[in-house]
Amino acid sequence: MKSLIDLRSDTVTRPTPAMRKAMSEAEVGDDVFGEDPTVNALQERVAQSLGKEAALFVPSGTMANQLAIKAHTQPGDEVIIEATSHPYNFEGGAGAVLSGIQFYCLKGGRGILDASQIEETIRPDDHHFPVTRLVCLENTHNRGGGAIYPIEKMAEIYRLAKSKGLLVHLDGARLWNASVAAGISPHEYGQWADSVSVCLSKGLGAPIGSLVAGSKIFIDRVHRFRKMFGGGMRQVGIIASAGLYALDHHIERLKEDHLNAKRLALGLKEITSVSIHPEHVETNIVIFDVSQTALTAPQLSEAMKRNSVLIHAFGKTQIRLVTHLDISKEDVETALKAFKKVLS
Ligand code: TLP
Repeated sequence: MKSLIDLRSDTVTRPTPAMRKAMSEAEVGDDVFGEDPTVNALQERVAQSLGKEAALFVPSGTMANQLAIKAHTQPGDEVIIEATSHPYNFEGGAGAVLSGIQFYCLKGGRGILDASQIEETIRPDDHHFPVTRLVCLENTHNRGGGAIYPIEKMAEIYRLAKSKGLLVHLDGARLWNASVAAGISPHEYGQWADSVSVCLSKGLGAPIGSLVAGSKIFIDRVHRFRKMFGGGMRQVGIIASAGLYALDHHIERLKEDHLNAKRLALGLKEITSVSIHPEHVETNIVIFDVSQTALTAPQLSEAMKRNSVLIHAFGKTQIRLVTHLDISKEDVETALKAFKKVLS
């Protein structure tokens, strides 16, 4: 049987044999009591790497973001966020349900906002208005095609937030991709946010797990809400060890994923009906438009599936491809051949 080339997401990776070995040997304890040594080691390591006092291990990136929003806000508060961001679009409306907040959405170029846009949105101190409490940023930006937040923009937004008494949360599900591609450490990015969420189960290739990091007081609140949301886990060192393994072995190699994403974009550019900007591909995500081709995005996705390549259709006209640990240079070449066959 021909093996599938799965470009739908970097969440599809399977743990490598070495990662599975690390998992099988993990020391464990009851993490709800704070007694899992492997989880504690992971939390300390991630907190330190982000320049934060503490971090908490949680099942998913969605839970990490939503716990941060919950811990930072009161019901009725307003959260400023980019209109195509993950917490606003792809977390099931959780901000409204779990925290009772409302989002104020701003449109950014490839997901990136300017401080001036945010400044205009901050509510005056008037009882007619909701209280503006939090700004959420996303680096890299998923729907922005893996765009890297320029660190100067993050710094400017953070300084504005501090001058107005606001908090900043960074959805850093793919922060290591940004870090490797821009040559900027997670610590440097971390200084421009009060809290940061990171995912081990995307480019880093762990099977499960995200963390949220911030001050000790903030993480204490997050811990309470994690219990409330049912996210307390027990002998979870088994999966935390996969995260530790990934931090040791899978960060530098993200460069290969970025190179493969660029190769995909440059190859697709050769298909004249495809609208793509290879220069926009900065990390492991490639988004392109097929409205000038004979197929809709879902039709293209079906046709590619028949050629053993899985891709993700966004609406009628956009396709997203994501490179990862299980995608080789040869897979990229095979996928490009299939695209050329299907689209010409
Ligand atoms: N993104 C997934 C899907 O949910 C769309 C993907 O395939 O890209 N923040 C960002 C920026 C994300 O891209 C994701 C996952 C999350 C948060 C949520 O992480 P999980 O899936 O662990 O809840």
